[in-house]
Amino acid sequence: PPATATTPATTTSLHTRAARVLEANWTGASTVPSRDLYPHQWSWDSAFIAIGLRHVSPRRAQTELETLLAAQWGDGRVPHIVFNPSVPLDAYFPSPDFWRSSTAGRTAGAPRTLQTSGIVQPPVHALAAWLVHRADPELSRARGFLARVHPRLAAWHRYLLHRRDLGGAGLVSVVHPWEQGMDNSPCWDAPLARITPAPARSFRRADLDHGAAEDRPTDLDYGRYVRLAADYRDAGYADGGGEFAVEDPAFNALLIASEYALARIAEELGATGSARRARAQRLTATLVERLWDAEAGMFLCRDLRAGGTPSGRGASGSGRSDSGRGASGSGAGGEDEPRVPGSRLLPERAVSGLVPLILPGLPRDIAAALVRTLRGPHFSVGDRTRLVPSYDLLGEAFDPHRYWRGPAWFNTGWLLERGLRTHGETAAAEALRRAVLDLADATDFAEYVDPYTGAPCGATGFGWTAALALDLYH
Ligand code: 9WN
Repeated sequence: PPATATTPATTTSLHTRAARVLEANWTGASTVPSRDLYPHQWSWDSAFIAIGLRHVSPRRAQTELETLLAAQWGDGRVPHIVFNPSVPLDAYFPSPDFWRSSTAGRTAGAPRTLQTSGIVQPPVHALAAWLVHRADPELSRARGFLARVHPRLAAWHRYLLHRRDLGGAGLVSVVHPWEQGMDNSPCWDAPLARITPAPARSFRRADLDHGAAEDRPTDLDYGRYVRLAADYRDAGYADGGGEFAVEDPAFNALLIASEYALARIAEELGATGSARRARAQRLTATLVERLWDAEAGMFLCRDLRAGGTPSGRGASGSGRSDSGRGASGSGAGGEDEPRVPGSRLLPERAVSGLVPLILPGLPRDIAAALVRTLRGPHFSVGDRTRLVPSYDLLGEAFDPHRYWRGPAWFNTGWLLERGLRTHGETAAAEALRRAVLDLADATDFAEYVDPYTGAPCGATGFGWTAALALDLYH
């Protein structure tokens, strides 16, 4: 049986040990998620890391976000990886020579000198910037922190809301599983099944030098990730034509939470935040309309390519309307959505569908249903699991060790703790806070854990685990 996490025999405080992880992962301008497995700067990792770092050094937390935003593209996108030029090319795959951002991304305004990936990750940044500001408003004002990041954050949101509204309803779509941040979630199985994988011998997986193969995505998954990313690159990173397009609840909820944060940032800078706040409210309503599934008691992902791609070059064939398939699931899709024929809700229950609990403007009955689902048999929080599993305990694809197909992650624990608190579930929030702290501590800040036993998986000394434990400690 897998080992159960135990508390290490040490008297050094959690604060000190978490701060040491962040120190060890600091490169001088930003923090790596993990020295071995992820030796560059990652977008949403940096946002979570800044949220914890503000308790150790508000100055470094500001720098973390500034470094990431300095790699922003002309079209507003914030890349999911900013490569560190002093790290050997073969340390991580896909490396800069795969993305070729400065050449392939020229039309989209990629930086000329920095090397980045061309896809994005969830927009947690405005929320992080606001929390970092609040940690030391005097320093923030003295350095003009918010004044400098505000235009970049606004351009980032503009990119997502305009270029990535592929479904035409107002929500943002991800065009690659890496964009949503939960790489091999079973939610992607159906949309990925249509993608012809790149041949295994055409790339080398550096992740397997550091991570156990049974804890990582499979080679077949990787073949498809590579195909999708290469196609996007070869189209000059232009949006709209790809074979994978999904409206994801967590990605959109984080954008909405960041819209509220941008409203507060604007107000702090003497402008008005009311238009943004109204938009956040409208987007919350759209999220409910498009992705809420009353029967499941949670939000689901919407696959926009269930009926083929707009150009008709999808593996599913002609790209014609297929409202029969679109209507399966929850009665959504199909005829009522003429702009995306055949879009459909994916039936998989993943933690992504609980994350909208962070939204303050959620209708009360929906927030209550989410809390019930969190406690119910599919996630069993406060009962059979030690931390929120990334995927349905009763789902066929559930695997307690394989990455985003079951293991519990600390960033989603942090988000749901915040969500529970937002909706007045103080006791449940407190229990989740304790669980995050205990498990982060006992596992030496593991990347993710077995949701039943709490046994560590993946890397240890993981950036956002240390940072978010620090945040909940304070
Ligand atoms: C691909 C860095 C990132 C996280 C993601 C996580 C994982 C990368 C990978 O690591 O993804 O971006 O190589 O598996 O899934 O959420 O941001 O920590």
